[in-house]
Amino acid sequence: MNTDNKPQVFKDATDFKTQFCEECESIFSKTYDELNDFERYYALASLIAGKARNAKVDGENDEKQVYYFSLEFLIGPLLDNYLLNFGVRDIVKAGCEQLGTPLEELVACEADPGLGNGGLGRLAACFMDSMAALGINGNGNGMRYRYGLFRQEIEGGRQVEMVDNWLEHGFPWETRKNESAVVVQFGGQVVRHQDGERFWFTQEGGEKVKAVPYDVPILGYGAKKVNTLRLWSAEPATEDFDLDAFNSGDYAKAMKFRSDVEAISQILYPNDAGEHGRVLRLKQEYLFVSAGLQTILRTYEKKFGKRYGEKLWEHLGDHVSVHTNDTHPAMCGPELMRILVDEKRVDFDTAFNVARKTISYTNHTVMPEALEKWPIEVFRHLLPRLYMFIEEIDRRYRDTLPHDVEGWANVLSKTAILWDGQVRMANLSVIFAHSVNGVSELHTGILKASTLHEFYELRPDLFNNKTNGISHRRFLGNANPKYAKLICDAIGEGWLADANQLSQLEKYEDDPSFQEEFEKARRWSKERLAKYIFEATGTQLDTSMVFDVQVKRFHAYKRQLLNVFKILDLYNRILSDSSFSPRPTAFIFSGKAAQSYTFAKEVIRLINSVAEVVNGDPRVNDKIRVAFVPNFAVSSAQLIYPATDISEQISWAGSEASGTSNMKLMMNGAITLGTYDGANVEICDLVGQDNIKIFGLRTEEVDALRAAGNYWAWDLYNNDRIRLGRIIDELTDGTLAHLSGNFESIRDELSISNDHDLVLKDFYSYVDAWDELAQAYGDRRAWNKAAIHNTARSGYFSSDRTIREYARDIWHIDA
Ligand code: 26Q
Repeated sequence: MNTDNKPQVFKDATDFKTQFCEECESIFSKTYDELNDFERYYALASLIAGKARNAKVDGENDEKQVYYFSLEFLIGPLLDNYLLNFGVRDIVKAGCEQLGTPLEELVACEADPGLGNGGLGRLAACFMDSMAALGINGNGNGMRYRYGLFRQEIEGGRQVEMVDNWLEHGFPWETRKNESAVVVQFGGQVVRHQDGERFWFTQEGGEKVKAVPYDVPILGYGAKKVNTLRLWSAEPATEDFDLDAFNSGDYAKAMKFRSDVEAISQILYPNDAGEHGRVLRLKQEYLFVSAGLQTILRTYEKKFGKRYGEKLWEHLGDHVSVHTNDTHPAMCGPELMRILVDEKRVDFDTAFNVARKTISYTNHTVMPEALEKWPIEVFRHLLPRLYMFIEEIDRRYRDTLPHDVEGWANVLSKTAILWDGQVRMANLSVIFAHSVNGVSELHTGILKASTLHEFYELRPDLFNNKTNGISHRRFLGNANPKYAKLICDAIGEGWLADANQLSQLEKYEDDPSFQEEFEKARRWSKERLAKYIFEATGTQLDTSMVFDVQVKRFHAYKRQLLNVFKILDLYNRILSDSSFSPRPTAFIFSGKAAQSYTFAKEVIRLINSVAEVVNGDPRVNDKIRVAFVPNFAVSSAQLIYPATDISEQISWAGSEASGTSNMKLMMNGAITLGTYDGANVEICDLVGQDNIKIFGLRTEEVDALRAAGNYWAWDLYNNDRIRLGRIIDELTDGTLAHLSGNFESIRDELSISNDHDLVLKDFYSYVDAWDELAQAYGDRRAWNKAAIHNTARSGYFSSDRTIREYARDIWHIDA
């Protein structure tokens, strides 16, 4: 199917085998037969990476460049995705088969770079995929962490964090670009210079860090476009030693300087709700912002210097968009101004207007405690010149805030950048952006109505919604090969380029033979997952059971605890009522908790304790099973989504900005059991009430309950000692203590802390909803119809749609 100007990568399986074997020999100086599986994988990845690097088919073009600034890019394994994008998966599969190692085994050798925490980092990776697929000049700008998010192991039911040495065996996709290194400066003093009328500032002394980029080619579907993900690594300038120490023979001290610099790109901060006050984090943020912007301006100047002459910088926003993923790159605004004013001699007002025209901002959280803030003292000390710009922008902002605005003092207290001795990064981001967007309809509504309400009143035109999306090629095409093949056989391959074509599946929802094939594909995926879980944990799952799945970061607001309460309720009901026979179900959890997040880690321990009790009890274990899959990552997620019947999306309404696993799961034909939160609302609109199960308080009800201040969680305990009360008692009465003790702190959360996350409040509505949904599974035909319907309606959630909207409304480019 090499129709248009696509490069022909392999003519056929024979051609592929020849090239593959040559690559083996050129890399390892051994023949294919002499290599182990990992080496074979490495050679194959190198071959494909080389082709991706060389496939700059349409070369330079004059269209706008988008720079997506994100501290996280959770790219996942690339090989299988690139084979799909090159359109050579079948040829390579056949070739590998003939050579004797199945492609799946090679693909399984690939490291899974954990360069992100969760949703936000994966979103950035999906956006890279979609920008390349749509032919947009999309450049990723991020950090090359030496160690990714920790690897999770479970010991005695507890999460144990291990170092993720993802680069240990090399990363064949990246190229180090020495010649593109730039210097980033920290600390020191600001010095004022004057020459007649003109004065300017420089930052003297402090530490100079070398930022070295590593480029990863991002291959678009159909291989018509190759973009670049540029990840920065911090290094000491080659000859940079603490010279005094070096000369006096204190080599340890001399070297310490070097390792302090390297520390900047050593680790990813593992807290997905913020880890405030760590200077190293601030250094990471500034490093990739400054290095990225320096590079952008250099490239831009080279390309447009002649064309625009004097007016060069005023046109920046016509040719460049800088998009900031949350507040982590919030320094883009002031840093762009600093470079323009200090180095390019642009005047202050022009520089500010250029910055604002160029920069846009996506918010990903409404929880006030997760909004990023830095103490002014820390900030000014690390970035003295940058701080001057922030102070001046804040001063001008205060000056220009109309004094007749209603509640002026309140508006200022909410919107100023500097407040209470802190730099408020969300406000900095808004003030420097020409566009502010939320990530689902509901979330954007909450930003307007509360989180950023005062800004919205002042500048309603800034705000817009961009409902998240996912790479349907990766999460359906790659992850679910049997279902993807079934879909291709039914409606052709067009959906890979255009996810809306999935709607053609509606014709087949009720078709018995399509349903039968759908069930077969699902069974295959469930067997594959069951095998993986058995090998990872020793837990045996019966694939005739319903697979009920909750996979995401552990967080109180996501309420994995509510899910556990439902399982304990089932357990108790089975034991106390011999006529009670729920639909046999395997409850599958996966996800990491931040090292320092004690409550979330206790919930993980609770799940493992419940698993131990339930799976080991022959009175119940043919009806319910529980599995905790360790080390949730893109690669294991791709095994889990296709095997899921019920998708648990149960955060309390108004807490989850969007969620994206909800989209990945519905696309794979899972039925959502969820609250009216984040993008669940939009899933519900798309599939209709009959094809989703919604329960629990709505956002307005949660708000009203909190405002009224009359929720007493413990009344629910006292009112129902038989069901709900019994579950709470079991947390501390030894029932679950065999693995490693009771769960007092979880009980305290519900009693002393009055159940902030409304687990008890939503309990009955949740359990009833689950019962009904699990019952519905019995009607296989109706269930399959609903499942296929979910896939058919999921095209909207392709990140291709999301990126088209960003391109049209925010970046102002055609795609
Ligand atoms: C901030 C400061 C210091 C250290 C760490 C951080 C930090 C790191 C990661 C703060 C937040 C994050 C990640 C947030 C995140 O993943 N949010 C999720 O974004 C998804 C994509 O929009 C949404 O679908 C989820 O609802 C949202 O929770």
